[in-house]
Amino acid sequence: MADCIFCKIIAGDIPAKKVYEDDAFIAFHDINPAAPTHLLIVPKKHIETLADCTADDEALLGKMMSLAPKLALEHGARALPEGGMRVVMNVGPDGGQEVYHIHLHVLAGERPWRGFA
Ligand code: D5M
Repeated sequence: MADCIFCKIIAGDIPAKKVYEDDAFIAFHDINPAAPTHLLIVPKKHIETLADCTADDEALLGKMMSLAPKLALEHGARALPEGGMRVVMNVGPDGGQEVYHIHLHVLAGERPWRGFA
């Protein structure tokens, strides 16, 4: 999508602090971190919101979730039982979504941190 900032990051047209990439996903540090570790896991397929996903996207969504703890632990999250993480997807205006290309926020690190408004 020409106007999508995350599609531009996927294409390499704008820089990001990338931590992971495979055929279907890219993950990078959030530009405005709300926790000591704040990663975004982004499918390369342009889907505007979670509400636009279909049954065809179920495997993609499952993979996105399973990447979250793996990448969090590789990038600063403390292991359970002391540590853990928050995994969030904002959906639409009432969900506070700003970038209309689905992405999972992964927040971690020793508290206190501000998390999400
Ligand atoms: O969250 C969108 C998130 O995307 C927000 O936390 C900032 C982040 N963002 C926006 N542009 C960039 C770039 N260029 N690099 C890294 N992170 C970025 P939402 O769930 O849509 O509200």
